[in-house]
Amino acid sequence: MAMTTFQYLKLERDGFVATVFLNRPKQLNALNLGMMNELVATLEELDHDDTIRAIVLTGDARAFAAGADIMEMADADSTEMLRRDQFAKWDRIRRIKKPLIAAVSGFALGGGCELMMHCDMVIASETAQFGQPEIKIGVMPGAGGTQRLTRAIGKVRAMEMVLTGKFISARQAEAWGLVNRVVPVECFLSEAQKLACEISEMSPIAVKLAKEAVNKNYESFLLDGLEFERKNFYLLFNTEDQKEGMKAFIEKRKAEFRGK
Ligand code: CO8
Repeated sequence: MAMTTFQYLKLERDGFVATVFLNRPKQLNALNLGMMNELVATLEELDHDDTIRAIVLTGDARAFAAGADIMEMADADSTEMLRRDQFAKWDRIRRIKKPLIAAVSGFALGGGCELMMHCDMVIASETAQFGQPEIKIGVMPGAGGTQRLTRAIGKVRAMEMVLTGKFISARQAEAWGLVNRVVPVECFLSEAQKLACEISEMSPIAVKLAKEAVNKNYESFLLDGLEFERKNFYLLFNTEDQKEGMKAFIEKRKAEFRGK
């Protein structure tokens, strides 16, 4: 087993399986620009590495990831968000050809829940909580939340989650088909690694083409929706409500929205 440490990630290699750990524990693994750059580069490198056949993506027991980094976005306007277009690179995760398994414990919120939904399978701990709480900070999901969540759990459930920002439990997520299964917190990672190991014993060529074929079904009509969602997300950065919502989060108080 070999471990490599980056600024915001750790990477473990064990046989054919690589495990990538999101590693900003004090910020509940909030996805800042630096972490996303490292993540995309690492996943692409593993995708091209013939010694690796399956990838597990995880955080720690307290959080998979509590969303995109709110501090980084709070002051940006729409033009700035469009100029940065930092979320476009999330598409490169969608294009990873090897199986990607999320091992989720604790918070998987906002961009964290969206990152999880970029993965092909999800093993959750009993303590996992899922949500798209962007509405509470005056914005909306921007990296597939409105699209992938709707496909996974259906319109009325996705609508309630996206419009209220309420979290759902691991058991609820399992019942609604958002995760493959729920296991005790002590074994969420080992269970995901076991699944990765099982898949890595299959023909890697067959696995790659089978994943591609499932995604052909899953992704039909998805891409237009993703683009539409991202534009609406950027648009909201010209509202006073976005400034108030994110400022309120930073100041640890309830936001007061005025529809401006
Ligand atoms: N960004 C930045 N910092 C964060 C984030 C975040 N998303 N989440 C938590 N933190 C920080 C907190 O500020 C806090 O820092 P400090 O200790 O310095 O005050 C630390 O992590 C611990 O958090 P809390 O003290 O709040 O811990 P609690 O246990 O009280 O609460 C919660 C945990 C409920 C998870 C709470 O932290 C929370 O509500 N976090 C924000 C969740 C959220 O709104 N996520 C959505 C963010 S927006 C987003 O993801 C948009 C995605 C767009 C994707 C791309 C579009 C194109």
